[in-house]
Amino acid sequence: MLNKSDSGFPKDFLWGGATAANQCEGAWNEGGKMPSISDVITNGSHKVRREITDGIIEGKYYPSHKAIDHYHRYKEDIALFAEMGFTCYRMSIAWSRIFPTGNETEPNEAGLAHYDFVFDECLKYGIEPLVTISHYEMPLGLLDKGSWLNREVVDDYLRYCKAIFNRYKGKVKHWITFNEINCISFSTWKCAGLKVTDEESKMIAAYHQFIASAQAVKLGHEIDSNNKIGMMFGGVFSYPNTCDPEDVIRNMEYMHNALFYCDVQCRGYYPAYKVKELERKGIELPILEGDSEILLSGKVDFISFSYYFSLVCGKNTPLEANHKHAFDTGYLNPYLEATEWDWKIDPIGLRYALNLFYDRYQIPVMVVENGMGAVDVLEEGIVHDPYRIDYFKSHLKEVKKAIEIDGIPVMGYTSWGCIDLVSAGTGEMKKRYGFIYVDMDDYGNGTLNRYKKDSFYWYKDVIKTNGQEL
Ligand code: BGP
Repeated sequence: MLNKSDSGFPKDFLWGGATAANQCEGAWNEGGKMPSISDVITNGSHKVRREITDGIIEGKYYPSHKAIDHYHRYKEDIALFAEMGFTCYRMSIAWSRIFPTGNETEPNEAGLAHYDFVFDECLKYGIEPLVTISHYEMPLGLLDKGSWLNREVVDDYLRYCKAIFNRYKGKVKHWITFNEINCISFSTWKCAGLKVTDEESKMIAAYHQFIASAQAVKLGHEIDSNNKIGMMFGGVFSYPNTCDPEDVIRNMEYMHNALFYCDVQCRGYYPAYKVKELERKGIELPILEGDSEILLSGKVDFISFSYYFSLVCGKNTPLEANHKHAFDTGYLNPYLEATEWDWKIDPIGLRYALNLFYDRYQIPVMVVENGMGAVDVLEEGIVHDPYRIDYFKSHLKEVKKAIEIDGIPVMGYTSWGCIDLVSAGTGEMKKRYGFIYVDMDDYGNGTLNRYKKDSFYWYKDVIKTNGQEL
């Protein structure tokens, strides 16, 4: 049962924010780190590999391999998180700091030590780290052997997991095996280091990630029975365009395409609809003896997800549509406003999503990314961002309803990009999510100084009152 407080949120609700190493750390070649796939991305989703240079990319993108220099400024950043009252900081470990090429047999001590400092800094303020083991990155060295198409990479990943589970035992309790695992269906390069985009390759890479994740869950529990290890879903939620049964059934099929990733990780086996689809497509998975037991024995402890918008699907939405294509199918939701990047703002959809997951899996749920990408203006050291406050307020009210009215065990809420960082989708600095402004533009101009936005003070109050004041 929930440990309820008067505010509607449980007393031990995890309040905080989220970042990813590849979008905030920079220092791509320090402390023994070698390049990861995200360091050589041209911008956002591009599949073309680029050279690492100091300059900006394609005339305007400030490079993520430099990012906001969180690697050196983590103390200042964590102090600001603490000032807001964070009880949780979702961050990721850069795999290539621990195993620089991915192939080493022993971990890199400098990399391990760096995260010891970061976790100690968090714990000093009572901030619990929630760690994404692989957030849109893997060592570039693993590409040469086929990345996730090669089963050997499962062992490389597990060697990495073993090193960090052992090293941070007692410091980190909450883990996520892969960021937005379902996004492999459209971001093959970022999610799986794949240069190809055919369906069979995606399914093979996903299969290996499922095996890796399940074994990581088991290993994590063996190393520390206090570990809670979860999966993460990239928030693709859609409504049928009309009550025409054909729209409704297409929407169901579309959602199956995404939810299958959760089904496997939460239930421990492939759902029948996916088995049938793979048969129809003639795709054979590289199943080894004992794999079904692995999947079954490595079910996750919780499900977490990102939530930014909702979509609309109908009978004309192609089945293979992913969320980026779904934007282009011509279906619009006339009831919703959109952000500057045309992401439809749908707070009620967040309550819907929380219910969907809990109904389906009956395990604790956590919102680990939510927020509004917007262009902010810094004037005399101040940023007024009422639009962001409105966005958060409306979404958190729905989280509260999911807890109070629907009885969902929501573990916590970490807003995305609690400090401005480089956008994963567009490669821009100007698409900002933070409570903290970072002085850097898309052209590489800026001091990297940090400034508190109005939303900083607002979120601080929310946390102080445990969500009473929304
Ligand atoms: C999620 C990713 C994050 C983050 C966020 C916002 O899909 O997990 O890494 O970047 O989306 O997206 P964007 O940066 O494209 O605005």
